Amino acid sequence: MELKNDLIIRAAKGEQTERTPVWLMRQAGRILPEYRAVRASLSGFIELVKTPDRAAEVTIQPVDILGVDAAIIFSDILVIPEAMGLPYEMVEKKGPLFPETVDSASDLKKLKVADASSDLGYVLDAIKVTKRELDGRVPLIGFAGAPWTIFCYMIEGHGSKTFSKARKMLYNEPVLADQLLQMITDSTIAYLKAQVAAGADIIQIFDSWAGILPANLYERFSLKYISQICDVIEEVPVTVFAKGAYFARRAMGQLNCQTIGLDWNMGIRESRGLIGPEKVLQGNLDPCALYGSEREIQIATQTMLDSFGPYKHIANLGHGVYPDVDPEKVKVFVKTVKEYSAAQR
Ligand code: 1CP
Repeated sequence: MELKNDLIIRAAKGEQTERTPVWLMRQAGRILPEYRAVRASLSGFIELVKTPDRAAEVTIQPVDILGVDAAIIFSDILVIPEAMGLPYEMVEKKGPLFPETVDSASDLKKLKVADASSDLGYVLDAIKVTKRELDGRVPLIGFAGAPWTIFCYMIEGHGSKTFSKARKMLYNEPVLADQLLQMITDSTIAYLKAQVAAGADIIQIFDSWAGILPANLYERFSLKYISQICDVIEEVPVTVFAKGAYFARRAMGQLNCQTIGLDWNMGIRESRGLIGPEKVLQGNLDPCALYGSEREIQIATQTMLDSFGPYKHIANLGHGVYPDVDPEKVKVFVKTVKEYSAAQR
């Protein structure tokens, strides 16, 4: 189907666009009362993710309400461990919990490489419904967690500030770690290819826990696997967002992907210098800037746009939007990107 607004796709391909495209990480859910209403009508997050019609509905809400230039499929990065045989629960107000974790080679034997159509068909169905209902208004972003970030949850079993159990395995059992990371990578490749076949127009890989590794281990246990994924997703543009991986920016410039996401700590001009002129950059307003006044948000957004320059930029925050941000403030951010960037051309 012909896209009516394909700005983000053209920008990701490095083309000069009439204005800068904009979307927000974690734009679906969280901040919208309309999302909470849908969520309240179901038993919980996992039921929502597994009900394609409702997942499609909350995927499209931010397009209608916030005016963003892309939708991102409503799901979670943790569907991959579940598809490999390690189910998760979503504990209200606390986050994900894996009743079982991977500790040993015998735990690993119980897992398999996920089969996208039989184990993750509900996400693929949600993508198909979303594409039909979007009717070409904006592109749809598919996504997955980076193997390292998924590994963190499978070893640790829940969120953590340090993921020290997961990091410990890299030192104590590197062979086991590589085996699990390769299984996650193979599952993720099959899953992302199936997302593209179902209709995803662009793919983002979230390495949310990149920043807890030292640079040498990051190259060895994370970038290596991200790079395998980038090498085989050839059909659509790929974005790699590695939060906190300031030490790996030069290496990320070498990945076989189109766009690199920057977090809000990464200097924009410095990042461009390290990553090189070819890649498109995405980001990177501090999510907390959206707690400011309307005028403050406009100024911060304009300053950010000036630093990135008019082309090879997709505007976003430097991480997901925080749950208690006023949607009206998000609209100010989106509107400012649209109007200011158009005026700079
Ligand atoms: O009940 C609820 O509403 C649960 C809250 C929630 C939601 C709405 C979770 C739990 N996940 C999601 C959806 C989600 N997760 C999306 C789609 C919606 C959107 O983009 O708006 C996406 C892209 C994710 C990705 C995700 N999940 C990441 C990577 C991005 C990031 O923020 O760094 C991570 C790390 C997760 C794990 C996860 N899922 C949910 C929580 C609370 C967490 C973080 C757990 C932790 O603290 O470690």
